[in-house]
Amino acid sequence: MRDAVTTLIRNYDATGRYLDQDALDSLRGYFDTGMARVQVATMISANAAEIVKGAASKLFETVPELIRPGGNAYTTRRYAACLRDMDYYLRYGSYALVAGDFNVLDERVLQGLRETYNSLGVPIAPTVVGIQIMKAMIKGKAADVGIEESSFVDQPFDHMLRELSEVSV
Ligand SMILES: CCC1=C(C)/C(=C/C2=NC(=C\c3[nH]c(/C=C4\NC(=O)[C@H](C)[C@H]4CC)c(C)c3CCC(=O)O)/C(CCC(=O)O)=C2C)NC1=O
Repeated sequence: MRDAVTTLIRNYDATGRYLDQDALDSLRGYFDTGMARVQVATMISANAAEIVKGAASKLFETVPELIRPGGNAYTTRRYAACLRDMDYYLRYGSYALVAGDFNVLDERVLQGLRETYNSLGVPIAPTVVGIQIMKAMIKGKAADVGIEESSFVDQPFDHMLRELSEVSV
């Protein structure tokens, strides 16, 4: 598992270079948003259950077929699996937010996920909608506590969205 600092050092070490101005600039960007990243992650921890439940209700309002007979989230077991997956995306998203790096998402969440979903018939498009709703909720809550510039919140969630929506070859 890597973070913004270890990834950078790893790249420089691979070619035996000292850190240069580009390296320092990229680290400055990370450290400048450091406290805000931790603040948002703390806010996510304190509101995780509410965020997952709220985003799931909104998703099921938007795509009601999911919880009707024949829908993938129909039956208590599958409904619970769906909410649990949303909770995974939120929790790992909060780790990646603090790490400033997607590696934890790639290693722990995204590897093999599309194949698993496809083999179980879990629809990807509404999963993408669910993650988008959570992202919007987090940005809204960040703005409530005065964090207006929250593009660093988009990054890990957009990465999951991109990787999930990627067209299979
Ligand atoms: C930490 C990394 C990690 C992830 C991401 C993960 C996902 C994951 N979701 C699964 C199932 C599932 N995922 C869903 C999710 C949904 N169905 C819908 O209609 C909605 C669109 C969506 C919720 C937003 C459902 C319903 C199942 C159960 C499918 C089934 O067994 O038929 C499964 C199959 C095994 C199981 O049921 O536990 C995995 C591995 N597991 C992991 O360890």
